[in-house]
Amino acid sequence: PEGSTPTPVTTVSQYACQRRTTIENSNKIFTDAFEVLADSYEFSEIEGSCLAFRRAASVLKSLPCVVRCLGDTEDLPCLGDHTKAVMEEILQYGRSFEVEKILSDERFQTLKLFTSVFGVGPKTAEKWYRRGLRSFSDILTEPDIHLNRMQQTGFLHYEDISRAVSKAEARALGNIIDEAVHAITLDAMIALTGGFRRGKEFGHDVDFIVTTPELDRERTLLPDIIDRLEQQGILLYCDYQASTFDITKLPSHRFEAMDHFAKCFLILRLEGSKVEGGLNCAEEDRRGWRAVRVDLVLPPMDRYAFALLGWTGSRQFERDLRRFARSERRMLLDNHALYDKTKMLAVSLAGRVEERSSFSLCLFVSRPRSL
Ligand code: DCP
Ligand code: MG
Repeated sequence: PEGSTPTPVTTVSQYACQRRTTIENSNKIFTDAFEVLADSYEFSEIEGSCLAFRRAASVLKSLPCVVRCLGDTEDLPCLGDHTKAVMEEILQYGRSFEVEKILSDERFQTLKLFTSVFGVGPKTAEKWYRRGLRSFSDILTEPDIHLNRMQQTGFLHYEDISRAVSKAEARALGNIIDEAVHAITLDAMIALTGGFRRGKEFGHDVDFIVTTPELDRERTLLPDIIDRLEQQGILLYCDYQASTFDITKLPSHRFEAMDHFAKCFLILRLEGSKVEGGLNCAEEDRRGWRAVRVDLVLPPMDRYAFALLGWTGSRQFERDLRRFARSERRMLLDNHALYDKTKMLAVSLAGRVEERSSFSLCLFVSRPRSL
């Protein structure tokens, strides 16, 4: 009718890479429940339902306000009958009985506990559970259990690496890596990536990308960095994976969980004196140091933009970015390259880094900060 202005329709995209998401989550009560359900389906290897709940959680995290009734979710994507039933329960009773049942389930509790150890995945956790093991002391006193070096270190530093890493600790580690790398080569570049690059206050580890303009040097630089950390006496654990990156094999048409760049998964000893405001916990402050998980990835310089984009996360953002490229742009994206299937061309993002990578990728996707 005359005089009335139409209400603007704001649609929420089904792709996380098209949703502007802040680090504040107004719908934690729902997303926490979804994450329990997703974990539970993951333990049962029901991938579809697991992904459905992770997607639903990601959608709710992008909303600026709390969902107050089921009607609020009418126009939202990725919410199926099961998700809505869980939300309805929470809206009505303040809790979900299905989620509570999972949380009190012995198998779920045990698998959650075992997979919280660095180096223990769902398969190993399940194997131990089936053998009747229920606690860490069950595992550590069972004579037939062989722990690999990663798991031994995981148990040894369990308390430290289970505790969240703060931004100040991430910054202190940045200085340590920066110093180590620049003692070896002056023209290397270091970027903080992962959750901290998205603006998170805490993380489970600290992720860095290191690259150098010197051709092929990124293939040999990492062992030198690791040696230096070792000499400094701060290397508690190192799993080094040499580069298997081969530019002639691009693009990869099948999904790969890991990229081919040289990388290492470390546990470092962080001295309290290096952290502004001290360590995160009183016990560590008394001891004077804590153990922290650190990942280093070394792409060649001309792959830097893709590596940075791929390691910034979140996992859901990365998943949807690749799906968006494939379904909406007929392009293939991974941590190595962007490939235009219609033109049979690799899209180049080589050269100047951050601004250029964000700029070029803005051509097909806006890059909001996302959790
Ligand atoms: N990543 C990936 N594939 C892997 C490992 C990581 O695509 N196999 C990407 C997505 C992650 C990012 O790298 O978001 C960093 O991995 P983390 O596991 O460190 O996750 P975050 O840094 O996002 O969170 P956290 O605070 O738990 O460290
Ligand atoms: Mg991380």
